[in-house]
Amino acid sequence: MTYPIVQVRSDFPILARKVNSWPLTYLDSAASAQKPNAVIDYESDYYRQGYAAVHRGIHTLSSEATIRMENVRAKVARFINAASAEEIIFTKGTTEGINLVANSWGRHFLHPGDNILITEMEHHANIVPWQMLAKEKQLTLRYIPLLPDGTLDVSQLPSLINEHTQLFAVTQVSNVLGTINPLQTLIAKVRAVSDAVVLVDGAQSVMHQKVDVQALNCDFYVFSGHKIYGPSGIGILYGKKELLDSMPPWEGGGSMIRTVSLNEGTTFNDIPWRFEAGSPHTVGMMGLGASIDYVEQIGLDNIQVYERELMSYALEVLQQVPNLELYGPDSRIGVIAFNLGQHHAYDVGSFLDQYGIAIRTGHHCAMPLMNYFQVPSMCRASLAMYTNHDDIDRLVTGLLRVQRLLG
Ligand code: 7TS
Repeated sequence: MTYPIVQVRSDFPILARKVNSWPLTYLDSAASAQKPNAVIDYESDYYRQGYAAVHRGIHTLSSEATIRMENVRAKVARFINAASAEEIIFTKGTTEGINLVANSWGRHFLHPGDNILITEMEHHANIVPWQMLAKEKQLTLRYIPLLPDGTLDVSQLPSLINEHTQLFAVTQVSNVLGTINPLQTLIAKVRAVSDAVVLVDGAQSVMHQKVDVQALNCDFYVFSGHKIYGPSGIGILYGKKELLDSMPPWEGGGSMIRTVSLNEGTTFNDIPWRFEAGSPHTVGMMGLGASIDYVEQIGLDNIQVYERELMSYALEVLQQVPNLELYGPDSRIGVIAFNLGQHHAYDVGSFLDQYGIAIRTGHHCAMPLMNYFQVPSMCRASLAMYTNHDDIDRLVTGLLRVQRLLG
């Protein structure tokens, strides 16, 4: 099948915009992706025709909205091949999902002397919650180091894992380098030595390739709606049922209780609602459901093949730019991080913006990775299902212009 790039681009209205008098070249989808009409219209339709508080009323609108919310949960379960919808918890995003695990599972089950294994390429969202927990519970944090090609040094694993390793938290795809971590191998090696619980950060993965949490054999999987063409402020925590069942609530409030008594305390709701205190972001859930439908209608396998070809095209034509330092392995997904000679990433990004080209600059919430490569910042161009060859060509032309301007 020929990938319907023209149709896909026309489904994203913002791509028709001009920025600084140039056609928008949006290469910052790894930070946050643009939204198709299917998502925008579905959310707006929900506000216009279906909006009500969920799980609270017996009136028609409320029960319809509740059914729609629970249908999205079931859709997400199917999307990542969870065993059941109870294993799907709505969160604000990847960050909140990881913090939920740290605060509920981590504070309850980890003890002084235990260790947590992460990697040197993690986003701060998969470092800082564990550092905070380690400090509070006297745990040690270990990490799998990077190699110069942007992959993990798996040979270090035997010295990092022992019977006190209680958690392995790892990203599926690096948000800076695009490295696709060999999760099945890593998880098997960790499980061979310890009973560690495995958390996979899927924030940079779910929009680029099919995910099967059962095949991965992970215990937790987290991702954000806004990176998979859905709304911001909504995300998913998948957890294996027996694990979620054993975990205490994290936030207290409405919806997560069964009974509340001033004298006898509170009994808590079943999973998944036990972890969803307060009025949820229902419009975000609707939008997330619509974004999954949209992506599935185009087909994740088709998206993956298309993006793979586009990535190799991009890596090839970027060779035309002198003094361009690329970071990361040849085999990668989604992102291309680089620096242009000695120029600061902010200068490069600001000049590109003058030509309507949006890239991300900075430390990408991965300061340990920046330290490893001994740079304060990088530029990052990211590819999405709507990126085309013209976008890549404009990036190359833009970089050549910036180079002439900056000298
Ligand atoms: N984990 C990874 C691998 C990420 O790329 C991000 C966001 C997060 C966690 C946090 O997700 P959030 O939705 O809760 O914020 N990454 C980026 C990025 O690369 N540029 O901006 C945000």
